[in-house]
Amino acid sequence: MSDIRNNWSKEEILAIYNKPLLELVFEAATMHRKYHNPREVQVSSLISIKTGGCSEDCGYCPQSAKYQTDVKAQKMMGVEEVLQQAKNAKEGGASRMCLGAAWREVRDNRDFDNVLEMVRGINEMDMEVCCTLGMVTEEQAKRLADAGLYAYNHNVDTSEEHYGDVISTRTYQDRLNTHQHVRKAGVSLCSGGIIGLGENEVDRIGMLHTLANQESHPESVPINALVPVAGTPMENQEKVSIWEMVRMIATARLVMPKSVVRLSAGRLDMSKEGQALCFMAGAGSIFAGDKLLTTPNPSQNEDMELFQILGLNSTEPFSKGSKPEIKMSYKESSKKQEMEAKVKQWKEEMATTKK
Ligand code: SAM
Ligand code: DTB
Ligand code: SF4
Repeated sequence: MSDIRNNWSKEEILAIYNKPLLELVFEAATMHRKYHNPREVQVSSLISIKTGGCSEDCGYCPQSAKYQTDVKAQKMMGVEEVLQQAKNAKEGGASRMCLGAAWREVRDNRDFDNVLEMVRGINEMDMEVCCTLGMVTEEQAKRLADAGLYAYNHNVDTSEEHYGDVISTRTYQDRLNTHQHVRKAGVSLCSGGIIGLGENEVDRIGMLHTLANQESHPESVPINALVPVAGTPMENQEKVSIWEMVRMIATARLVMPKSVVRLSAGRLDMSKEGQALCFMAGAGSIFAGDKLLTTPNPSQNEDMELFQILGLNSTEPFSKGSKPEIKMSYKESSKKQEMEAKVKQWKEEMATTKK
């Protein structure tokens, strides 16, 4: 049977997840070596370009305006400041820059025009640019692609069954629709989820089942451990154990062999040994920098030390796909088409009046 499948049953995935741990890690490590360089880990850096004040009610999120947390709503960052941070991240070894906004969805306004400028600028620095801005339409995804976007992050977060216990302001299907729009624009898809949201084992399998049975697997699959934040409905959730994280990463690795599985939020609570086991189990990427979007993350020095101990190197940009060409923005190109059509019509009209 081929390694790359999209007809997984939940029973098959559950059986993988529940294998004896060391056997599971061994199988995942073997699969990892077949499709990836085990000495390389992709380093992504995150910038929260618009923090807080979000209209959604995602139960884990400190940026929702519905919960009283320490995160205060801020105005959107300027293009120059974002580009400067991207430059610093590149100098620190990051190959991908992920821009996050506390939005339900993208709106066609000045803020979006500024995001397009940020995307263009980071692409020109020869970095992979990823955005996570909430839901996008096909046209918005196309405009991002034309500005040089490499990837779009939009997580399913959990299983379809558990989803309603975590978020009520948009549906699971809304999320899958955004995936379609991203795909149609030819942008690489980054989608995964969170463990520790009060879900059971079957929900974890359900989440992987959704991702692994997509027509094409997401190219990146972030696995986040909940960072419980005071003031959110999830503040008292029990911390996820490292063994559960290893199982999730190994299972994701085995059911989506070509995808880059990202050991995402929650690393601050993990030992170096625990993280090493996650890399062994097939994690091929991390978020680096002392802050995720609003919560703390291990420092650059700690990560450098970890890479040194384990003999890992950070992946070069565009090692899994070519650099997107910057095109005229979708609006501009559709305007150009309109203009060309008009000119053609005028020419035809002039030709008929001459006759
Ligand atoms: N607002 C956009 C959206 O929700 O699509 C983009 C930003 S949102 C913060 C990106 C992802 O971060 C969420 O889908 C969720 O998976 C993850 N996330 C948010 N808060 C988290 C937390 N406290 N612990 C772990 N992951 C979290
Ligand atoms: C993802 O899956 N994890 C990142 C990224 N995509 C955008 C975000 C983690 C956020 C953790 C909570 C915070 O720092 O606000
Ligand atoms: Fe808003 Fe995204 Fe946080 Fe949900 S996860 S509340 S959409 S910022």
